[in-house]
Amino acid sequence: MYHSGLEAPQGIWWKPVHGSEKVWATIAFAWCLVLFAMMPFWHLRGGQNPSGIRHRVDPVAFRTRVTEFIEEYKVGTDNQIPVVEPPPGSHIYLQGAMWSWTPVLRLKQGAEYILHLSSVDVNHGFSLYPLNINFQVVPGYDYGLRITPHEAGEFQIVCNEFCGIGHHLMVGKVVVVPSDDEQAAGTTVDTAAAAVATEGGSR
Ligand SMILES: [Cu+2]
Repeated sequence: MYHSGLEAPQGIWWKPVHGSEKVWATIAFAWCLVLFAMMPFWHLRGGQNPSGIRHRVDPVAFRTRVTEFIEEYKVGTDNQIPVVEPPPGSHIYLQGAMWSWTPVLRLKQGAEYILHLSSVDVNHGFSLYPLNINFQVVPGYDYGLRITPHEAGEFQIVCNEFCGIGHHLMVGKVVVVPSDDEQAAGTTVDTAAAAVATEGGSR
């Protein structure tokens, strides 16, 4: 029988859903729920996406604070990038900019620091190699993290967010100086939010 859009078809004109299709729809829905649950689970369990404190910060103020930080604790240079050795327990600053991470941080094994991380131009990605720690570095926001390096050695910071022509050259460095009293393995980032507020990040 001919139907137009003006008159509804009569009776049951559709085919009922086949049993196997119902099974697949159920499996797909259950899998969606598993994937959804994995997001909060892996955030807490996985460890490579640490949650820090976010504060708004003016990129110019952040750059100024980084410059002050470098002047205060500079101990040398590495490939024209200043190397700083801040005292344990202090606030430390790392600036992402096209296309460098400044400064090189020399930290003490087993000591705690409060790391402030921001970008002064575009989005960058912080990836600590060879450890599996990743997060976005967004201009205008100070990413505060309470960190305790447990393993001595040199670690590379790789930018994992494409940020222009020099992106592949954007490699920074963290040097962890061994302390004789601690022999723990692996560097961890405390996933608890850093308790110390940064007063707008421009402290
Ligand atoms: Cu980058």
